[in-house]
Amino acid sequence: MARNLQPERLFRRGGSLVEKRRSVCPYDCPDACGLVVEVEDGKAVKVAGDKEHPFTRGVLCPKMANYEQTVHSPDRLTTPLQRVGPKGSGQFRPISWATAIRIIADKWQTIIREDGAEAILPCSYAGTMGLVQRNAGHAFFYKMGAARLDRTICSPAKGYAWEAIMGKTLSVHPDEVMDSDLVILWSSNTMATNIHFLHGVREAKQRGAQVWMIDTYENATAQIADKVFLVKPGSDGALALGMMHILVRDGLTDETFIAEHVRGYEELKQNILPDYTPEAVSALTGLDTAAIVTLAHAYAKAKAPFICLGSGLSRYGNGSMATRTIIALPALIGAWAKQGGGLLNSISTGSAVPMAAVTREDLLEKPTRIINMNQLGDALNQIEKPLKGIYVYHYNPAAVNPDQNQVIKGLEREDLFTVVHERFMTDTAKYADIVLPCTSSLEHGDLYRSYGQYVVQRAYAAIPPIGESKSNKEVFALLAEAMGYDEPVLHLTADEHVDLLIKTGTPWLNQINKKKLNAGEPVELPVPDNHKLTFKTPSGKIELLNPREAEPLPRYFAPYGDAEPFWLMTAPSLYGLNSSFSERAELIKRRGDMPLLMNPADAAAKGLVDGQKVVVFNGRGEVVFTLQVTPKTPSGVVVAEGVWKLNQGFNGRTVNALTAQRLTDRAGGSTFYDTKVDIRPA
Ligand SMILES: Nc1nc2c(c(=O)[nH]1)N[C@H]1C(S)=C(S)[C@@H](COP(=O)(O)OP(=O)(O)OC[C@H]3O[C@@H](n4cnc5c(=O)[nH]c(N)nc54)[C@H](O)[C@@H]3O)O[C@H]1N2
Ligand SMILES: Nc1nc2c(c(=O)[nH]1)N[C@H]1C(S)=C(S)[C@@H](COP(=O)(O)OP(=O)(O)OC[C@H]3O[C@@H](n4cnc5c(=O)[nH]c(N)nc54)[C@H](O)[C@@H]3O)O[C@H]1N2
Ligand code: SF4
Ligand SMILES: [Mo]
Repeated sequence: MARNLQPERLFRRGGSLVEKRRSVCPYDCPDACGLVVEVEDGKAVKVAGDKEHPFTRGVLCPKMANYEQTVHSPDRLTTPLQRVGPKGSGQFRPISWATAIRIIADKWQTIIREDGAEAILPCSYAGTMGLVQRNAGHAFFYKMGAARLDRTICSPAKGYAWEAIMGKTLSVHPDEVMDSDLVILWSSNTMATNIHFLHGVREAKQRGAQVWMIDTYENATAQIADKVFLVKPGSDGALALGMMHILVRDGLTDETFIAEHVRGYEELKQNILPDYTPEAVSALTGLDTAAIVTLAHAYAKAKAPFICLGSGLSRYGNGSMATRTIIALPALIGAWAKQGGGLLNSISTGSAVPMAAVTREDLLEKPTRIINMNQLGDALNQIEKPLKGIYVYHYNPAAVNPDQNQVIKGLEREDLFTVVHERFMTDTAKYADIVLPCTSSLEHGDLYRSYGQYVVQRAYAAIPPIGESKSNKEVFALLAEAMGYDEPVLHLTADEHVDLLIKTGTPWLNQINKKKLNAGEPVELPVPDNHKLTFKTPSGKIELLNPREAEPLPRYFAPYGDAEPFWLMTAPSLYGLNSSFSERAELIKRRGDMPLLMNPADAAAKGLVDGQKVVVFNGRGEVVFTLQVTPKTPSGVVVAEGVWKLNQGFNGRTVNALTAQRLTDRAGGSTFYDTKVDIRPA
């Protein structure tokens, strides 16, 4: 078993000794909760929140409250498997690790000899956010000279937009929201996706703050909002410009702040804003003019307005420009200068860790082809220089990727050699030639940082591996040996690799107490005092005008849309995390019978009733849902929360059979929400 150096707390329960070990939630969630795991006889018997974690403070979400049931689920994969039935049938026979590694290495050597290494594509995303395990394959596939995956399925358009205006400026500390008097949750289903941020929001509320939200439907977060503004999908850029129009028109801008800290205000004011009158913006967004004026006035008059910007609105054809426009807003009223004011985007703690020592791009001899993961469907089906092998780890493309029918068509190809390293028999694993069993986060070591707060934390294995499962890092060491790759980095254990990262450090990481870090305690990176007014852009100012961009100023343009009449919101579920947690029956039950939310007037117009099965369709596919008629979604918008397993779907397809491979305006991001559908009775 891997090392465990953390201070262990021991106590007796009944006849047995229980150890408490610290760990970190590994899922793709901004909170990155600190965990305390009770271990009895090598089994995790209870998982609780770590009260000493400065941001998550001992509270867990409903998904992780019983993580031990995921870890010890009877559905965990325990041995390597070889396919014996047709692809997708899920028919396999157990094989040994030695056999599995030999089959993979032999096949890869053949592909490399016959088609070149670029016929092999590593496919990974965010099943685990631990820095070493998540990126364990990078060095290996660079060494191989394989094709490269552009990992853009989440929200790169939003990150791009932040940089276009704010450069490398740090985001606001999430706890600063406590000092705000107007919190705007903009396209963020905070109640599902970022619950620990709500701690600060609730505190602000108790001190008298107003909490408003801007979304496309009344999601779970509406419960805590004082006002809900529902906009037409993909129209937020226009709303932000409309608010700016009013700020200028009504003399509500902060001219002193602008003069000192903002570049391009005059150009924006002269060239762009005049078009965005309340009437024009009302037509684009669906909000009435009074609501737009209310938003603008309240925003300008608040002492410390705080925007929390989620990722939903960035997943459209205009997503990067729309987020860029919203990120411009605080500059006009000087919100950055106010304690409790500003805008919370993703938190970029990436520079705290020497990631180049993990990813080791220097091992790539010459640039190889790059495949955008959102277009995996097309890539798997392309005829010229076809992919011959894919290695999928901590990623479930058959369920989470847009254009599911194309992805599955590609996975069905008999001439595609597919290896999947997984904890569970996922939809993707069912199409594999070889399945390898993976450890859960409690069974391997790693180093974690967060994209929603500033804590870094090291975790050691808390229990031995389940069955014969091995971590990402261990499997790549075995594969490297079989392929004859002897670079030392490929043969480090996860714990050794974390040691190296911490020892190497960065100027930022070196400011924290490494003893505590190595002991597994949560340690917060210090945020420089004046960081909100230290604009790390080429001009040192907030760049409303960015001359390096083809569109130097924020402006509005329309999303893609499709010809069908209803926008489909592919929103997150409270009881799942993308396709993860589908092994937990009680969580699946709470999600209902694969519902599609629809407004009563729309249902009536279509002659549809609550509870009936409906076919949702467009040019890409058809998916059957159970109709749930609710006023929580406005007319013209339908909502499918969460990602489901194919066999939980009524026709073997789930929501992503409807979404498209089209990309965002910048950074090649996904456009899940930029989807339109029609509906008929099943
Ligand atoms: N419980 C749970 N937590 C999660 C996840 C999960 O699946 N479940 N996923 C994790 C991951 S990978 C991520 S990236 C984050 C995402 O966390 P969020 O940023 O909160 O989630 P998004 O999917 O980006 O969508 C947020 C909201 O945007 C709304 N929206 C869609 N289109 C528009 C629009 O045009 N305008 C406006 N104003 N709103 C719009 C959606 O309806 C949704 O309510 O959450 C993480 N946490
Ligand atoms: N319809 C719809 N589609 C979506 C979204 C949505 O909200 N709606 N969200 C999108 C977003 S924002 C994202 S980020 C993507 C996320 O897509 P993915 O990154 O694929 O995330 P998950 O669905 O959680 O699947 C991760 C898989 O990794 C496995 N795993 C966990 N830990 C490990 C490990 O240590 N090693 C290995 N080898 N495997 C491991 C888990 O068992 C799980 O099957 O989905 C996108 N797709
Ligand atoms: S999924 Fe998010 S909120 Fe839930 S325990 Fe993990 S980090 Fe915390
Ligand atoms: Mo994501």
